[in-house]
Amino acid sequence: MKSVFMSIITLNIILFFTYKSEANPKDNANQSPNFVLIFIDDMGYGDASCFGATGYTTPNIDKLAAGGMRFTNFYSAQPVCSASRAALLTGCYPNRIGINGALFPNASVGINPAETTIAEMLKQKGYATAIFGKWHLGDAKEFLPLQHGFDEYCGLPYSNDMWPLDDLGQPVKKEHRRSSMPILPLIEGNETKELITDMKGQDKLTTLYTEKAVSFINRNAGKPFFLYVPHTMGHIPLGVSEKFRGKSEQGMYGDVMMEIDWSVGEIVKALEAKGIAENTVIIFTSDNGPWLNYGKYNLNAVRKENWKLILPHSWDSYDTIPGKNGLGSPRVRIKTAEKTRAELGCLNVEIANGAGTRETGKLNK
Ligand SMILES: [Ca+2]
Repeated sequence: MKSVFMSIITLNIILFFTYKSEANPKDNANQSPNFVLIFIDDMGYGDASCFGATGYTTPNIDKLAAGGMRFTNFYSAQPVCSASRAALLTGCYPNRIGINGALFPNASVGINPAETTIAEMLKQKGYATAIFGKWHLGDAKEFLPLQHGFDEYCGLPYSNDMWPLDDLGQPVKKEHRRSSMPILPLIEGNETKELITDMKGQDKLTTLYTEKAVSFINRNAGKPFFLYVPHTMGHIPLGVSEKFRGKSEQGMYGDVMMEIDWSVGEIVKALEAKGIAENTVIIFTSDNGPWLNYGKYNLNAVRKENWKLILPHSWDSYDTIPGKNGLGSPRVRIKTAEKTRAELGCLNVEIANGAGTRETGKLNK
């Protein structure tokens, strides 16, 4: 039932935006374009003010929407964290590369090393690459971002509710399904930088990823780069810094959205300050849509009228295809995967023979 419920809320927001900077007209216009991909976790269609949110505003996201292109009929390749990220980064249906649903801590599988990610493709063209945020394509070292085309990584290897605490940060009972999960690791490079043991650790993540992103832009402004910022928020449990706590009229979720909007603004400001905004494509989107069953955390930020918009589109395109594991899996009509390939097509990068035909990568033990 859960998968069906999540499948009916797959409508995402996607905003393409190429920024025109007034400053430094002699910037890197002759250089290959930079790409900044901002990927929000479980954000709903109506959670930016330009798409109807109330009780808080998202001026920086709204500015992207006003100055760029809005794609309002876009569907995730599979409405769940790992699978949607597999499609986003490889341009393949997640089913074809064996990534279905969400991977859990200490997973024995992950993205197949023989598949090609966006980061690996762009490195062929001399791009610097980084990911600051949630990976979720396997937490064993061989599946982590540095082994899949990224020069730098800091973030969680999977979802922030995969810890032995509840959604408010309290220890769960022994019989709870999370009780055997490990403490959340915050990974830098290939190593655990620190353990996140409470909500204070989660509160700092949006600002931490933003600071890392700005630093990466400042250090790589002189060459083409691909910056991937898949925020941990607003996946449950919700964490927000003191800068935004209590600032919205929509509870924690509104506060979280305000901090994400601030993060977008900081990234744009860094690009402008370096005079490279004109040559940077910013893509802002969400992985699968909101968890409406978390009412007091999410529902108040999602306008009820959006249900009317979302339901017909998603049901209309809901069908199944046989996966490599022999099971049918939900798919939707407009695909994350095709978007990825279209974007990369203009760069004339090579896609390896047989891409998208492999099974899940297996852990070598
Ligand atoms: Ca998600």
